[in-house]
Amino acid sequence: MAGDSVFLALNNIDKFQLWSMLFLTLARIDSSAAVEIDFVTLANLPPLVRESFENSPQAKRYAFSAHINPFYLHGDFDGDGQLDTAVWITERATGKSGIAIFHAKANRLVIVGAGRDLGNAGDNFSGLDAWHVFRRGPVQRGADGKPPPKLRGDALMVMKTESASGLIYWDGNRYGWYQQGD
Ligand SMILES: [Ca+2]
Repeated sequence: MAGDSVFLALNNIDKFQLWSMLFLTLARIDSSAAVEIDFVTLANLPPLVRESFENSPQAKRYAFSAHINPFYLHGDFDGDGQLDTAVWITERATGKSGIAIFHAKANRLVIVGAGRDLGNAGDNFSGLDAWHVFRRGPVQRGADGKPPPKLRGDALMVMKTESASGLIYWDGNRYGWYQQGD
């Protein structure tokens, strides 16, 4: 019996090593793409949001990313009364970070960053390290003195902690950027 256990243990180690090798090989093959999300983390995303993204034409160009924890947030970003979802993504070709915002009622996906310019925020959000939902309401005048936007829905406050922050908000047609602090 003891012999069997030893054999079983060795057998398991072999399997483990085999899986490790396979995993490393796959990781190497995939290294041209940006760091993609692992499947356990991805299981946290509501299936409806995931399916909408994966069935969209944009899914070929972008991949979900766990760039920031939490990697997705809910809010009524377009202000139509129904909750929407914002998810971190990367553009596969360039590795640039950004956010996919899924408007639930319209079943529409809008990309900001990840290779698409968003005003002063640029087209790559990889330098940002925190975010939260900024509920619809008055916005404080930002560091650059421009008049603050009147929000139609919830906004996303994104930031590089201890450095800069800004609001990503829906203006009725597209997402805009409003610098907060720097
Ligand atoms: Ca909405």
